[in-house]
Order: sequence, then structure tokens, then C-alpha cells
Amino acid sequence: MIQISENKYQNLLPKDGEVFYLPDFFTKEESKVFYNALLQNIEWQQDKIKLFGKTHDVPRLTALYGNADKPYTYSGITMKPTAWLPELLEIKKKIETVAQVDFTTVLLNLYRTGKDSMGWHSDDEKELGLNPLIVSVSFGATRIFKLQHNNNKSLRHSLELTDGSLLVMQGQTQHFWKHAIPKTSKITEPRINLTFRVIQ
Ligand SMILES: O=C(O)CCC(=O)C(=O)O
Ligand SMILES: [Mn+2]
Repeated sequence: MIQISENKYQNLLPKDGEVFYLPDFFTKEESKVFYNALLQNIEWQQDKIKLFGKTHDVPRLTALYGNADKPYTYSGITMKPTAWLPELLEIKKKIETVAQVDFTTVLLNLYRTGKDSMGWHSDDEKELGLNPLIVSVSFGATRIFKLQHNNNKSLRHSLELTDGSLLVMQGQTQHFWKHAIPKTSKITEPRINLTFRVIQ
């Protein structure tokens, strides 16, 4: 699935899945160019979520890009992706040098400040298949990424996702672990995250 040197990068999970973190996957210059291009050119939208009969704004902006023939249902909404932009194809090409997979879809999140967040979840939609490979790229502000095991709450891991970094989740990770980006009062700058996925 992914070709990374097991000596240099170790699995961050003690069991039931594999998570690898590659800081500085993109240079500072590349990261700056992609950050500015994505901030400008992506059609960021405000998704809504219904909780106990009340509609709320999700605490971040999102977008879905990818192959037109691959609709994606998440949080109960079926989304048709917008056609790939050149900068997205450039990022996809670079990550396909370490992950020998033709990604069909990218989900983007814009965390405008530390007040924006992502709640605990697994990326376990059925379109992603049994053991999905998810490659996550970060540009802009550093945010904390948390992982917690479903059956044993004392099994947890926390790391900082820095500008230009890459995180890989694969194997059984989505069956056994949840992940989240918590709110923080320390961060006032935006962060852009892209998760490349394969819709079956
Ligand atoms: O922002 C992140 O690093 C996580 C995003 C995420 O978990 C998702 O889009 O499913
Ligand atoms: Mn996720």
C-alpha cells in the first residue's frame, strides 16, 4: 500500500491499525504556494449538521473534489465532487510517489482559527472499502491530532500536524480507532487539511 521506510518512520499505533507521520513532506516554499492557492481557489462551503432536531453549522469549512463518477456519502449527505483543480492534481501526484494508489477523491477542511474543530469519528463510510488507505496533508497552522481506541479509552495518541506534513492511516485503523482535531484557544491562524481517499 504505502512505501515508506519502516526504519525511518514507525507505526504510531500500539495495535489494531497503522498510522505514519512524515513531517516536511512538502518544502516550506511548496507549502506556502499550495496554502495560498487552496485558500483562494477552493469553493469552501459551510456544511450543516442536524443534532437532536436542531440544525447547526459544522465548525469548519469543507469541500469535496475528485472524479465525477464517484459520489461520496458522509454525515448522511451524498456529495458529488467538483472536478480536480491543477493544484490538487499536483499534490495528488506527489503523494502518489509514496502511496501507490490512484486516489479518486479529496475531502478538504478549512479550520479558520483554533475555534474550528473536527469531532471524534472514524472514516468508515462503506464507499471507502474494508481497510481504507487515507493520506492526509496539512498546510498552515499547526493543530493537534488525537487518536483513541474504541475498546480501551486509555489507548490514545496525540501528535502535532505541522505545515507541509503528511499523515497516513491504513490497515484496520478505522475499525478500532477514532480521531479528532480538538478546539484550541492558542491558534488564531487558518489550517487547511486534505484527506485523499479511494472511493470504490
Ligand atoms: O483535519 C484533519 O487533520 C483531520 C480531518 C479528518 O479527519 C477528516 O476529514 O475526516
Ligand atoms: Mn477523518
